[in-house]
Order: sequence, then structure tokens, then C-alpha cells
Amino acid sequence: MKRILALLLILCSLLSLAHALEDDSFNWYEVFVYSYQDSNGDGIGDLNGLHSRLDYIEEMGYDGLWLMPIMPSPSYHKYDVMDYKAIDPQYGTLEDMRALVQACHERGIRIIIDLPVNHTSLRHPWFLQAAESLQKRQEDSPYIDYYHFSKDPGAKSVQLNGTKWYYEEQFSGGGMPDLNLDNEAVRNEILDIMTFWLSDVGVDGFRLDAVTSFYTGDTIRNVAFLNWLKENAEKIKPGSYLVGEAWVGLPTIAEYYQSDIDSFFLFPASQAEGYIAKVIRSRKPAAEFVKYFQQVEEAIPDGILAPFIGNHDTGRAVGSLQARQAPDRAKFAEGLINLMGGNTFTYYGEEIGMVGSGDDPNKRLAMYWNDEDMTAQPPGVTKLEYFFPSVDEQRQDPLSLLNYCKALNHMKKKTPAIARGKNEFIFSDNTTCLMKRTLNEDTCYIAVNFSAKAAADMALPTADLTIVSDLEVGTDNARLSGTTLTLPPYAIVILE
Ligand SMILES: [Ca+2]
Ligand SMILES: [Ca+2]
Repeated sequence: MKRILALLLILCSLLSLAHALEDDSFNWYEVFVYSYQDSNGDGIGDLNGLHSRLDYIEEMGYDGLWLMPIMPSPSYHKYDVMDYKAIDPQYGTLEDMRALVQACHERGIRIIIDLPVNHTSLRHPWFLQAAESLQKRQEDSPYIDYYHFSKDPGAKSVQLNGTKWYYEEQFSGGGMPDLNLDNEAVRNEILDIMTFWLSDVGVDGFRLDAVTSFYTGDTIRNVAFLNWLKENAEKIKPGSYLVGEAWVGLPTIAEYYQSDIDSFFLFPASQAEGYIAKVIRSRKPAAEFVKYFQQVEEAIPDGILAPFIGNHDTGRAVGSLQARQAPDRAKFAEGLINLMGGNTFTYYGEEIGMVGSGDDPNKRLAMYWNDEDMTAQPPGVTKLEYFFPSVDEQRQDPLSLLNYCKALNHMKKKTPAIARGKNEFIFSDNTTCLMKRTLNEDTCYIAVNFSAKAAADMALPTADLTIVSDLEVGTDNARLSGTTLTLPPYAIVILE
């Protein structure tokens, strides 16, 4: 009897786990493990440290985690991998990773990892064996064909020491030789790596690094390779989520969606010259927002968008938005990027307005929990600054950016039509707009006042709508009287 009961309990917990994972994730959080939370006193962030912060991540309403590379690497950023099936000892062990994955799943948080397969580290055993073979003039190692060795120097090639051979390196100076993705053996290695992470470790997908460099300048072949990755990920673990980094314009991103990869980061919406920053600066912000959003919808009618404002390679959002003197901009921009639908990606620290630009390490500073509990800074930081208060301080302030982001994430979780619904613009002028989102049987309306200073009255199309969520940057709340909706500055209101 006891055994049956135990079996039932196991079955129930498995079912509830399966149910939790079925739920979609659309508030993704990008974490640089190095700079997030240290657990063992060496100053470097690690997996157990991140694990200890899952309460915070869950409470903030993030339901997806993207970890920047965690595999062994000679660099602090770890985009040059030495071993694709292990954890960098700086970050912990495979046991730590399995425990982290399990803890995420128990909270309904999906977790994906960075998979850089355009190139390896110069110190990857494949490259070392290929180089040794060429240097001994034996030229018989099967690993030579893992890379692009040639006796003709190309535009992006580096001479191998002591030989007349050159190897392709798209990211020059980084010690990152490009893999030969047409080699069947390399493809089999990639399948093996994907199987290891998806099946053995249990992650929910990958962030695919540098996809436009797989076959540089050849979108058609890149799309075909991405399609091959997607088909195989789906075979290994149905429902895996893949998101690609194609740092290109909207028309090319639209072409990449033909690969069936779930999402591509919406680079045209990001940074100081992207849609959101332009909208914030415009004199006709609502009209601009509608224009850009319609361009995106037209280019990418089906795929899941992946909008973001900043990531580990860009200046932080506060700088892009010029939000130091106008902090409400940082809040409203977070609101707008989330209203574009799809899966929003928030780079760690953006939820508290961390700053940083210029040299890469400046964009990857230690998470500002409080003045005591921080990791060491990554090597090479040339500007160290925290402009807005720490997590602990912002948690106490109902008007903080942190609490705005938290309310925003939970608003989206409460009304999935915001992220997954089909969009329709009902009304817009220069400073306000009303959108309708339809997801199966569910419909919601999103009313937005883009003005930083003036309240706005909006006439709603029907009298039977009620406010289900309202998000303001200050203390004034939106009000509904009959069909007249009064929106404080920068207000976002969800009605049903
Ligand atoms: Ca550590
Ligand atoms: Ca390549």
C-alpha cells in the first residue's frame, strides 16, 4: 500500500512538473553568471550563487533564464569554448548545473544556455590536435577538417605558428577559430553536444551565438544550418526553445525566421538608435511606435519576437535612453519593449538601471545587490559606476524601476494575450494609442499615454471594458469613467 502511495506521489509530482513546463515563458532574463552572485568566496559568480537568487528571479516575474556561456573557457566571458560538455570550474560542477535546472523547473522557470558553435577556443583539443598535426607536417589528423585551414590567406584568417597554413577566424584577435560546419563529423559533435545538454542535463533550449557568421555573408546557408539545428533539437527534446543572435536589420532578421528557429533577437528595437529609444525621444512618440511596430508585424507576421533594449554586447539601457536625468524613461521604455509582444529579454541589472558602456567589461559589471554582497568586477573594467540604487534599496521603494519591472512582468503573466495575442491598432494619435490583442477566446486592450508630462483622456470603443492592470511611473493612477479613460503620463493600462 505504502509503495503504491509513493508511486502515486511520484506520478503526481511528475505530472505537475510536466504541467509547469508546458506553460509558456515570455519574461526572459539574461544572466552573466560571472557577475551575478558568488557562493564560495572567490569573488566570481557561480551556478550555486545564481541558484541562491532564484527567489528574487521568481518574485520579479522572470519565467525564463538565459545563461551566457558556462562551459570551460580561457576567457572571462567564455564565448570561446574548450569543452562543450562540461561546466567551467569557475562556475561550479555539472551537479550544480543539474540542481539549478531542477530548481528552475520546480518554479516554472525555463532555462536555456548559450551555445557558441561558430567557433571554438584556440585551446579546444580539436584545434590543438589539428595544429599539432600540421606543425609536424603530418597533416593526417581528422581534426584538421574540423576547421577552415588553407594555404591561401583569406580576409579573416590567421597564420598557424610554424607552418604555411592559415585558419579562418571571423572574430579576429579573440583566439576563436571558425568551425567547418559542413564537416559531417562536426555536425555529429554538435548533435552530441545538444543531446548532452537537452537530455542529460535537462536545459530547455539554446541561445545560438553569432548565427550570421556560420557561413559569413550567406543567409541561405545559415538559414539551412539553423533549420537543421531546430529539427534536431525538436527530435531530442520536443518544445525546446531556440533563440538566435543575428545582429542585422529587420529584412534580414525576417529571412532568418524562415529557419523555424523560434526567435531572433530584435536588434532594430535595441540601443540608442533603436525603435524604443527613438520613440522615447520623438515629438510624436505614439505615431512612431505604431509605425515601427507595424513594420515589424509586416516583416515577421508569425514568429515569436524577441525584443530587448540592451544586452552584454551593447551599452546599457539607461545610457541608450538618456535616462539619468529622466529616470521615468527607463521605466516606460521597459514597458514599451514588453508591449511589442513575444519574448522580452531583460539583461541582468537592467531592472535596477545599472549603467555601463564602451569597453565590454563595463557592460558586464557585478550585479548591484547592495554594497556588501557583490561579486568581483570582470577583468578589464575601465569605468565603474552605479548610478541608481541597489536591489535592496529599490525593493523598499514602491516607485523604483525594480518594482515597475516586477509589476510589468506579472501583468504579462496575468494576461498572456499581451505576449502571445494577435495585435490590432484600434486608435492612435501623436501621444496615445489603443491596441487590441486577441489570443484564442481571450481579448484585451492596451491603452498607452506616451507623453512624459501631460495626462490624456481616451475614448474607448465600448462601454463594457474594465481595467485589469495599470502601470504608471508615478503615484497617479489611471481612471475609467464611462468610456473615458484618463491616463497619467507614461501610463500603460490593460482592459478587458
Ligand atoms: Ca565563486
Ligand atoms: Ca563561421
